[in-house]
Amino acid sequence: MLKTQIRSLDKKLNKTLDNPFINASGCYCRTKEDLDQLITSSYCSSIISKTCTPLSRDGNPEPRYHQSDTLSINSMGLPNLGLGSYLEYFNTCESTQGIKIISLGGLTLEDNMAMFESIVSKHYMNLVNIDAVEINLSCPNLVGHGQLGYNFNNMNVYLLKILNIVSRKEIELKRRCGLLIGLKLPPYFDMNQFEKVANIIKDQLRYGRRIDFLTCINSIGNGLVIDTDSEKVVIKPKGGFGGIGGSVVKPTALANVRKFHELLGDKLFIIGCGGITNGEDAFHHLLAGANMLSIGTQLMKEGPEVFKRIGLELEDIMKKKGYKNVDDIIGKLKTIQ
Ligand code: RRO
Repeated sequence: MLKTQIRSLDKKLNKTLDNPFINASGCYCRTKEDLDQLITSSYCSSIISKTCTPLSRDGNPEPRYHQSDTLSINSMGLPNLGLGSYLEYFNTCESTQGIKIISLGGLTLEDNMAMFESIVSKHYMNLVNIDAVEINLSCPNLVGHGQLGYNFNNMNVYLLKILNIVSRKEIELKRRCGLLIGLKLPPYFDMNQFEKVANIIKDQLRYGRRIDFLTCINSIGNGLVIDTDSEKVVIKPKGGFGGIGGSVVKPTALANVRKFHELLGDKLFIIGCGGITNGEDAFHHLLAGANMLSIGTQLMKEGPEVFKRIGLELEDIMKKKGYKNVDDIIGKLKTIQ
């Protein structure tokens, strides 16, 4: 009942997933033990790594993550094992279900180009066992590095340089690259921003560059959570400022999924991320236009069993409403005439 079909525009990938669920990058996916848990004990069809840099990083000082009933705040600062470790991990991973994604977030364009080039070359030599690369344009926690997803001029140039790596390889080797390419976007709040970003993406597609999916949204950057008793912030880095996730971000996430589904839904698929805590939230994301459902804060709270619970709750809603397939729900949100 939860099976869903994921397609790339060029039909290079046309895969039936057992269910639409995936972990949010950053949650349960930094260490090999985290990833093992996701692979062996969960009901998510697909898996994404922690956003990675060329070499491993410790990230920001602790405490750097805090959660309450309705939200999470983090300033992890990109702690990760380094690209090589995640590629190696996926190479030893036998699961063929779903899609395996590496999330890339180098601190410079050069780092990202080098990582991307290395993945694409290895992919052509059958040396990697991943289906997709997600380029993270929206980490809110790196001091001195603004989010590229908010810098529309630089985003254009950045995408051109990265995506050209694939285009050039395809021409050189006269073979399409089977890797899916996705962008993790920050939350946008203004209609004008949605249009601008959609136009940047359409421009890339018009020139034959590949973008197969968007992940909407990353955490809402630079929120502040205060503890009443201690009169203190709850995380150490950046004076307590951090990315906000959890239930409170759901309306923003739904709006971003909806708008990008309207503007680009015929060209790429969307991973909805933000505030999915139960079957109803999952149902709402699907209605808004999400093809896959990414769970972060709630995964941190419950562990990998969360996917089974939310999956069963979603199935219940579908039965009550007479939906036989997830794909029948996607994008079917009605407006008031
Ligand atoms: O590691 C982080 O601080 C982090 C990243 Br890369 C991201 O994309 N989103 C987020 O909330 N935290």
